[in-house]
Amino acid sequence: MSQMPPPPPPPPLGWCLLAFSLLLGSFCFSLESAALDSSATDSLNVLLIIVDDLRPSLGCYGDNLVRSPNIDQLASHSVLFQNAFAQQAVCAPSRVSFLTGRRPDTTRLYDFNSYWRVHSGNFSTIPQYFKENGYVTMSVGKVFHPGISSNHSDDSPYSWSFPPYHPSSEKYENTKTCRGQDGKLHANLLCPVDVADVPEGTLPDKQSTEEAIRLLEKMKTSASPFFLAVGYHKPHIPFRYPKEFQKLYPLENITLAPDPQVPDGLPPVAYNPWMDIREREDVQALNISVPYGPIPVDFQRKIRQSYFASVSYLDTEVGHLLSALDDLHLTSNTIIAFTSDHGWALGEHGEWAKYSNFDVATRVPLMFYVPGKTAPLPGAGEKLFPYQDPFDSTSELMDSGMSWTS
Ligand SMILES: [Ca+2]
Repeated sequence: MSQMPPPPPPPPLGWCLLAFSLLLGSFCFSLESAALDSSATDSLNVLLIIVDDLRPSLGCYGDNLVRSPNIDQLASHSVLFQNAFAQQAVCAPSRVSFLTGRRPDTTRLYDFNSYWRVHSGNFSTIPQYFKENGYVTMSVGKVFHPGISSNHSDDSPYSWSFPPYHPSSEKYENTKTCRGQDGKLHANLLCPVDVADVPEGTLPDKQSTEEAIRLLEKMKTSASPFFLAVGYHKPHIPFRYPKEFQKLYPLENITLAPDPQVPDGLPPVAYNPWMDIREREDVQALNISVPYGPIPVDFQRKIRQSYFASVSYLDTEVGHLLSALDDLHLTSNTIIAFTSDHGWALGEHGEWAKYSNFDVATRVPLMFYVPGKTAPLPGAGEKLFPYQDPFDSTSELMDSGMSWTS
């Protein structure tokens, strides 16, 4: 008697961000079907928030140190994925992958140097699909990776109804705007700033929030539903953030990575020597050996402090954006998707970078809020996303919402 074959293995964990595309696609399909039954104005809007280099160092993922009350609040009203992984821990291949719903071995983009429509296939993107189905599609900040990987146009005009917005202060990110201990300005990795003191008196993510809110106000009275993608830059290096956020993380509270050693027998191909942080003036001054380092312990604490402070700064920008969505009474008819393009190693395995295949570099936060599905519709005058102040130590921890571990 022949035996039944064993059941197929579960899908690999890296499958999850492709599921992201499929989920948004299925929402879109449902919306399209709904639109056939009623007027287009009944279709749900979509707000897609993409963060740059954010690993799940967030309260809603069980991190007890990081203060992220606004993202936690979103998670409490969302389906929260516990095992979501980027297809590749590099910006452009990851973004092109989940925005087209195709793996890098299909888009044939593993770096930054080609445009999929001419290099591999004329694949549609998620925003393009919404645009072709009656949505006004808008891009703010870093959604596609800039450069040839999105044809120097963020894939316009295919993906967007009008030209994407980029914050004007982005051009200062890698310039000498960080006040060093010598009182002079440097291009540092660690860059807490007095916002009033930097060029233009603002930071890119602040400008992106302002532009996104301006677009939401404009779309509130639009006859068409909208798809708004907002791409935040922090906590991508350099850690250039308002200096007050450093106070949330006293150095004496900062622990080191639990496994800070380069693993014995690690093949060199599995390791990245974090050259992009070595280029910064404050890291150069440490004269760290290539390729393995290590970084002095006190500087390791400072890197972790600045990463977490950047996450809390990002969290306040997300808070202002979602609070505005509430104020405009758009919470009851807008799906919110939140994710990151990949993670970042904070000293684990001796790494201070993305690029590797360790889970700290590939795992990402992923959550979906769907009005009336993942949380009850807000009542009259009720706000689902009131702004949460991370400096208010009395603010209660949010419950973490529904979790999916698949
Ligand atoms: Ca990135």
